[in-house]
Amino acid sequence: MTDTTTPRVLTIAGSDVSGGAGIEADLKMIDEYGAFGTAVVTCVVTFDPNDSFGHAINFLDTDLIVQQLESTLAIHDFTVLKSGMLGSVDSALALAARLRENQLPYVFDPVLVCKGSGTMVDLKDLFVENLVPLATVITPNLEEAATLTGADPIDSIDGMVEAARAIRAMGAKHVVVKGGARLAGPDAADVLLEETEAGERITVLTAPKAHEKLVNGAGCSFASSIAAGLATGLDVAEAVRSAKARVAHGIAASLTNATGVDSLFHPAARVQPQEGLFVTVEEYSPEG
Ligand code: PXL
Repeated sequence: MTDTTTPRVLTIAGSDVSGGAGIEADLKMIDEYGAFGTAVVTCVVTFDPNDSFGHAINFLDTDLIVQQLESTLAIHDFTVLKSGMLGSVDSALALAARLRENQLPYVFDPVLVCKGSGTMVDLKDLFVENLVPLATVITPNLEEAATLTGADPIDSIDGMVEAARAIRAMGAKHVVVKGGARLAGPDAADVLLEETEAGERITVLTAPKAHEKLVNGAGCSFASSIAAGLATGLDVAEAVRSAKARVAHGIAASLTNATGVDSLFHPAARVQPQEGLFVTVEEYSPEG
């Protein structure tokens, strides 16, 4: 018999062969929520063992990306779509066209830079014009939020709130600006701006920083957890909180590897949770 109730999540993202980020992260997180996941691969990120494990991003031909998108959308009725690193202008436009057609909830991780590689700022205008307005939830980090809004570097909660409002004004429904470990202080803090009937609700989510090591995969795992949370019936606030908790546990249990940047451990919240690790959610009130 055909199953019609299991939520199905599609991730459109790069493959990270080190296993912490990209579709590797997304599919593992989608599994954690009991949803069914599949992926459209846009690029393959490799690391050169003979050159200090420097990144190389190998993009797939646009035709092949679009062919994957067309086939998987024809095969499944998806509950939620998520995108991460997009291969090219044309594949991003193909995704935007399909999103406009099918109106599916869409979690947009506006990846403009991959740690250690070049900046893909040429996608910025395309993102703002074509994908930001389609996002149910958009999850920029500090650099992405500054690039999308043209703001100065962001280094405070107030600055994150300002950027979140500006991104919402571009058409995204709900916005999470991720301070994560990049914001100074003992806590990893993120700002959630939700659209409500009354207008907006802004909350600040914090969790203690687990350690000072660099960890690969937090952004991808966060966005795909939100997508899977929404697909399995959580509301936006619950999905974001749950995603943050899973990422925090995944960072606390990160795996050391030869690249020098740890790999996030996706099932950690389930299989080796860190005692005393909780996410705090507070209503935002301006500083100073
Ligand atoms: O975090 C950005 C990112 C996105 N997608 C892939 C990546 C990375 C960074 O490593 O490898 C596939």
